[in-house]
Amino acid sequence: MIRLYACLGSGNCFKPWLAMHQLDIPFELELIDVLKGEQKSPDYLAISPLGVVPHLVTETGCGIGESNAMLWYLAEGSHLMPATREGRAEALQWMFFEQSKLEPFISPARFFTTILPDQRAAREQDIAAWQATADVGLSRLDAHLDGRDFMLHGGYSIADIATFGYVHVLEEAGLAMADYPAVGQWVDRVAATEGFQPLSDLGQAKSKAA
Ligand SMILES: N[C@@H](CCC(=O)N[C@@H](CS)C(=O)NCC(=O)O)C(=O)O
Repeated sequence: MIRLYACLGSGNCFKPWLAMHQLDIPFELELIDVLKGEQKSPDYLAISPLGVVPHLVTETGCGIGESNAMLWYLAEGSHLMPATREGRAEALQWMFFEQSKLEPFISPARFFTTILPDQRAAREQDIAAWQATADVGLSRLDAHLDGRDFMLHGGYSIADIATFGYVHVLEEAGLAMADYPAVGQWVDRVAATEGFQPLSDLGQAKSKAA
């Protein structure tokens, strides 16, 4: 059975977890406490050389790091993988965009705003810079989603799951969803897709049966 190593509350860990729910793929979940540094323990580094979560181990024992690589692996041959060559390239474009223009800024702003709020005061300047850079990416995303149901014309796909991971919790990073109206409507559409499970449910169960 597939095994997913993840921590609570992480948008990156949420992505493969949600995809496995929506694709009805059974898996076991192992929680890693990154606040305690468990991701740097020798035991975990032997499993995940990148020393971060998420990490996914396939049924044949192959380890996959990077949440968007996991989405690619999980979605192959399914309705979540775009059907055309162009669609797959477009999906990759938005998945790289998510990792370069959104996640690196929304995630730390959220971390020091919501997850470790006692450190917020010391990081005010960093948070403001992360928010300003995230706003540039979110504005581009908002323009892209204006008049579209999902990231790609072909319908709901792994490009949506990748982008949703951190964008749907942007308010926890001190940003305002009202500033990105097309993004807000898309978030509601993604949350209404079949088999959707909220991030708050990650970790409630230690496995998912078929
Ligand atoms: N680009 C990676 C990011 C992985 C990442 O930075 N994970 C965070 C949790 S969301 C982590 O493990 N942080 C602890 C650390 O860097 O030591 C992905 O998409 O999977």
